[in-house]
Amino acid sequence: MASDLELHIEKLERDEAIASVNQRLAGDGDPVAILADCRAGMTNVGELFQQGDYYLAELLLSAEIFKEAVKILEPHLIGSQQGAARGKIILATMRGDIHDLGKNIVATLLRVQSFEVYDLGVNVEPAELVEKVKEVQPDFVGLSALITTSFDSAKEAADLLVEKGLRQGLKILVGGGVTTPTFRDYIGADFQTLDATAGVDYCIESMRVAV
Ligand code: B12
Repeated sequence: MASDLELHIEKLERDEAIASVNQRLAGDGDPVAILADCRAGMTNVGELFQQGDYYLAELLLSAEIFKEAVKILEPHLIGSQQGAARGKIILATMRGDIHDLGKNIVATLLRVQSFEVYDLGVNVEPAELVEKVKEVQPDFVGLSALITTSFDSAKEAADLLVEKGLRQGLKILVGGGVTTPTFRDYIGADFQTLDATAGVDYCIESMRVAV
C-alpha cells in the first residue's frame, strides 16, 4: 500500500510531503525507507506524465519537492551508513539526459563512504568522460540514465573506454529509472541497479575483493 508520503509527492502537496518527512524522521523512521517512498512518489508522477495527466510543469514541481525532501534526509542518510572504503569514482549523466536527482544521491552516499567522487554533471559527452577517466584513473565509472535516448551515448562512452585501453581494472555501474540488465549488457557494464545503496554496496564490496 502506498504511504502518505508517496501520495503527497504524487499529488504535488509540497507542505504535506515535507511535514511527513519531518514527522517520520522525528519518529525514528528509517531515512532509507523514507527516501524510497519519495522515489515511489516520483515514479507515480512519471506515470501520470506518461498518461498525459501531468505536464512538464508538474515534473518540475515534483523535482523541487524531491530535492527539498533529500536536503532534509541527507544528514540522516549519512548517519545511517556504516563501514569505510576507499576508491575513486566518476559519475555522469550522459549526453541527451538532464536528470540528476538520483545521481546526486549516489554521489552523497559514496562520499559518506570515503569514496573520492568526480561528478561530471549532466548531458556529458562520451569524449569528456573518457578524458576524465584518463586523468583520474578511477576504480569505477557510474552512469545514471533516466531517459532512453541517452542509451546510445552511454554505449559510445563504454566502447570508447575499451578502444582507448582504459577498461581494464575499471568497473562500470549503471543506475536510474530506465536502466535494466539488458541495458547493462548492451553497454558491457558490470552492474546495474535501481537502488543507490545497492550501488554503493557494490563499490565497497569490489574494493574489498581488490585488496
Ligand atoms: C523529475 C523528473 C524530471 C525533472 C528532472 C529534474 C532533475 N534535476 O533531475 C525534469 C522536469 C527536468 C524532467 C525533464 C524531462 N523528462 Co523527466 N522525469 C522525472 C521523473 C518524474 C522522476 C525522476 C527522478 O528523479 N526520480 C527519483 C530518483 C531518485 O530516482 P532515480 O533517478 O531512478 O534514482 C535512483 C536509482 O535509480 C539510483 N540511481 C540513479 N542513478 C544512478 C547511477 C548509479 C551509478 C547508481 C549506482 C544508481 C543510480 O539511485 C537513486 C536512488 O535510489 C521521471 C519519472 C520516473 N519514473 O523516473 C520522469 C522521466 C524520467 N522523464 C521523462 C521525460 C520524457 C522527460 C522529458 C523528455 C520531458 C519533456 N517533454 O521535456 C524531459 C527530459 C529532458 C532530457 N533531455 O533529459 C520520462 C523518460 C521516458 C523514457 N523512457 O525515456 C520519464 C520516465 C517520465 C515518463 N514516465 O514518461 N524530468
